[in-house]
Amino acid sequence: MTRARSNRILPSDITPRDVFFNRREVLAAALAAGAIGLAHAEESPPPAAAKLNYSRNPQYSVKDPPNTFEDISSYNNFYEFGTDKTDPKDNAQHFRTSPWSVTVDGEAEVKGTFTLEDILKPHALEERIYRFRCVEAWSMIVPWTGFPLADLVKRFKPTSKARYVQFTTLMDPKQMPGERYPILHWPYVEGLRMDEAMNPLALMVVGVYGQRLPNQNGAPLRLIVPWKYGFKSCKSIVRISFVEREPQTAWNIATPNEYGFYANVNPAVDHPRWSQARERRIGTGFLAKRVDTLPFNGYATEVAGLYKGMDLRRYF
Ligand SMILES: Nc1nc2c(c(=O)[nH]1)N[C@H]1C(S)=C(S)[C@@H](COP(=O)(O)O)O[C@H]1N2
Ligand SMILES: [Mo]
Repeated sequence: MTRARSNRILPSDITPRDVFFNRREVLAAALAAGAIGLAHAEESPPPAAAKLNYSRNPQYSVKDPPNTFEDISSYNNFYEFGTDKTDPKDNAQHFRTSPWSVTVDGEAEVKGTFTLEDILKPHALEERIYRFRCVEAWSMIVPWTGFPLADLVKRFKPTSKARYVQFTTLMDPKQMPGERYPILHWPYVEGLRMDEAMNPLALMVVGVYGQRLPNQNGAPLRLIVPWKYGFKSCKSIVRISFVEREPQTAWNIATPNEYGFYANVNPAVDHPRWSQARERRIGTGFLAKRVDTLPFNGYATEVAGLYKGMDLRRYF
């Protein structure tokens, strides 16, 4: 994503990643995490991520060859950790994702604050290889590990007033240096209409390639909505709210003429700054041909019915 125009920022507002972190903080975090070798603390790779138990779900997987773990974990949008594609990987290594809790509130019978373990306990994990399309006109094929959002929603028994669900990312400027700058209105928020949230494709994700999510991909819990542009897929979620009215979303607050609430992948409706007709598959090389973008990112059979009768130019 490019910076929101309405919050135009001076180059001096985005501090180079070297000064994002107070060196002492980085060292303290590295030591706490048990990293050895002080001199290399900042460069040390993360410990091998915990393996997850999961089964493959071919029904909900595309046949395209997945991107490499390297592609998926080193070319990221996670503005809380900086605006360059490599910033999240560079700046999120010491992000603490345990303990983690998620608050559920609003129009639901079951509410409260739950540990991540309680949130995950009843759900069997599956791997689904999804197409992932960013509004910046690049795409990847990703083997996510997760469980249907619908199954999570059902546990909280939303009331008849719950027409939308909103997701909120952690607000912690100490750990998330981007939140110290007015890049977006923090914390990052996103939302879905209830019937979108209940669609079996909408996935709560805890891993990629069968390992716990790298921090830069939104650990420990994120959303993936494969028929929508990537920005709908809220990372590092700490709150799930059931609401009556269409909730605000981070990119819509920033630049409403560029980012709507729906954000369905639509090759027929261009973003003011990027054509959405084609996309560049990350990892296929600089000279690789662009491929045509598909309506609903290739998931039209499953989701087009959700938008019957809606003008998708108006509700972009
Ligand atoms: N909290 C939060 N969630 C976010 C973002 C962000 O900046 N902050 N970026 C979004 C955008 S624009 C994209 S394309 C995807 C990128 O996910 P990935 O890095 O796992 O590919 O995350 C989305 N979720
Ligand atoms: Mo994106």
